Amino acid sequence: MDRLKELFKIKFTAAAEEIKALVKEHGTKIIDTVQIEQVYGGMRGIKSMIWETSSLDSLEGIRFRGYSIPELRDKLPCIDGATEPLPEGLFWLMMTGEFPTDDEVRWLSREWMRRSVVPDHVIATIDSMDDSIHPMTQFSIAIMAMQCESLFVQKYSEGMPKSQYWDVTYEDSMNLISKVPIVAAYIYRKAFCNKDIIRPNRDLDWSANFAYMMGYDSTEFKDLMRLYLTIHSDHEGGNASAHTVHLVGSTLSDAYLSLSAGMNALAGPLHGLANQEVMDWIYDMIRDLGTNNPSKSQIADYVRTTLSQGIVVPGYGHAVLRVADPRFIAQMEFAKKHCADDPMVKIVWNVFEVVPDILGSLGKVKNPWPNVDAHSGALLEHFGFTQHNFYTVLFGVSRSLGVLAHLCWDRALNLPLERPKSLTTEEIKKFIQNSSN
Ligand code: CMX
Repeated sequence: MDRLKELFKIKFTAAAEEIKALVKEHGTKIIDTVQIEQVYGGMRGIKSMIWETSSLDSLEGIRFRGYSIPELRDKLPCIDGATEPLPEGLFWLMMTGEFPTDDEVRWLSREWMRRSVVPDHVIATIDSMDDSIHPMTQFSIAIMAMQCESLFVQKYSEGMPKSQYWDVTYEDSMNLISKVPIVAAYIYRKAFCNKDIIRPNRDLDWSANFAYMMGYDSTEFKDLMRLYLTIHSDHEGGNASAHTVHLVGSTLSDAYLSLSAGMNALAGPLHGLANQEVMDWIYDMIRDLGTNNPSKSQIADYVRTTLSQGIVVPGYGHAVLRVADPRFIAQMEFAKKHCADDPMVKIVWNVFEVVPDILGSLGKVKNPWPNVDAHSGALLEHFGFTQHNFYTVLFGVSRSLGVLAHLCWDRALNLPLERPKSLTTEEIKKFIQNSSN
């Protein structure tokens, strides 16, 4: 058994005992009450699932196993010339709650490289898809096509006992994480680079190799990928992509089916597709205003026009956060260091200066501040990565780390089939009537 798997087993065995005792002693205590507006309002704020790898505070932002993004950038191993931490380290932290050593991070890079063989039929499946099919759709289909490799499915059909679910889910997750960058890079090169495929470079870490396979070989871009793939990985369990993986996984669908489902959730414009929408919106603004260098007052007018058309301002707002997203700030800091004079970066910063006041003045937007998607496209464009409809695939590659780490925990803790209770409006009306009598 490898060291990560062994450590994960030690951690979840102890956690499972602790949870069992906690539920036995305190299981009937009321932790929250649900309001009718929450029932109608997309279940906002209802505490109803366990997510061990990260937690989200509306004012502080995301914490991974208790550590904020600035703390992670300080504490996670940043090795072999990288100036940003490797997401391998974050995956280890999410799995075990412990920071890995530099050597453990190197081991994980090598381990994922070792497992990263994509079956021929998956490549043929991607080849068969027309380039007009959105890259996120191709990505999701490619993940589904790999499902025939699931060890969980194989062992389940052989009568595997529940106690072994975690083991094969770990193997499936490690295999999948190793392959998603290969598949994503293949889709990218096929769609945008005349199918001029770049083979993996076995000496590189997970992010650097992904950048390399897409055709971006500069030291700075590799660091951008390390940062990007770290900060997009996990955002507690309630967001649509994480929750989807958790929900689908709760039926004992394997890691492949669960991840593919999560990618379909990520592909929505209110979620991960917002990173594509942000850049498309900025380009529409540039075109409509007839200038590459819009002033703040021109941007403000354009924002008001967008809102008057009943369209949301992409990259702004959040279902939980009530401050500027720390993932936005981390990208802003990267931009200040590497490309402060970039014209697109400057537009993003000017948008940041005008949008919150305008959204705030509407009186209904709960969070007028930028989210993670407001900045990522400008950074990618700075390095010549201009294909906006691929941006959500990058988000998806990163998100695979968090959701698959948690799927391992789901199986290890033997979490049950998820099945919340729905109500009809008739039932709600009866409840209101009875409670007012
Ligand atoms: N522009 C215009 N209106 C917005 C808005 C924005 N950026 N953000 C919220 N609103 C509106 C909502 O549409 C809603 O309007 P109605 O009452 O008329 O339906 C109202 O403000 C209240 O919404 P909220 O409670 O503040 O926000 P929600 O929790 O319902 O939605 C989110 C959150 C992210 C979907 C929303 O802020 C939004 O649509 N943002 C733009 C899309 C975006 O950037 N999504 C990416 C989020 C991060 C990610 O998942 O990647």
